[in-house]
Amino acid sequence: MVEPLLSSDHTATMRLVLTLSLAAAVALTACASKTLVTVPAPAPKPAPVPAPSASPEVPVTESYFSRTKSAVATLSPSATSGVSGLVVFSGGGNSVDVHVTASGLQPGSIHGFHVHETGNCASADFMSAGGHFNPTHKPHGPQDKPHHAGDMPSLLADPAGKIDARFTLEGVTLGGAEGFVGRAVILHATADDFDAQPSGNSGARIACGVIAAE
Ligand SMILES: [Cu+2]
Ligand SMILES: [Zn+2]
Repeated sequence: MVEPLLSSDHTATMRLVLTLSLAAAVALTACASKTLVTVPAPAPKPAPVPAPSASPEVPVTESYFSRTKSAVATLSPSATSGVSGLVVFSGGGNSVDVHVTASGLQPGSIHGFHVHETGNCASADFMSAGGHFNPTHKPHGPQDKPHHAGDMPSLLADPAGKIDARFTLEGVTLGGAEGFVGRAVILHATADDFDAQPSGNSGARIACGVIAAE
């Protein structure tokens, strides 16, 4: 509507300017009231959320657990075995060194020894520890053939009925979802034949311990 501005009629021009000014004022008022009606007041800022309580230097992640370098399990006897001991695990990579000491065994006896999948020694027969730890779904076997991650060498008691044995397990780890920590070690009444499935036919569970990171 610029046409009237070209008119030489001063009055008409002034009327137009006035009209436009009024229109602008009305528009501004409408806009202002619309703003007041529809835009809510800004919400108060929420209080800052406190940081998680875990220390920031120790993130609780898979990679943190997989760096676990040592762990221990105290072997407690079943109701009738009288066998007790200690298992110390060490190794932060893809192998684990194991040191087993135990006492209360028959002199010269041989005993199957495994990591079982569930860290629970609560039941009297230690069946609460479940089967052999086997995250890679292998058959039961000796170290030089396909075997459960939880399969370990059988242990020989000395003439005093004690065990003091050290060995290294390859391809296993202490931490992480496929690690030993949080599982159980079981000492059995008889030797492991490293053949019978699924557990080597090594008899009753005579001592049990839950593996805990140190
Ligand atoms: Cu076992
Ligand atoms: Zn096994």
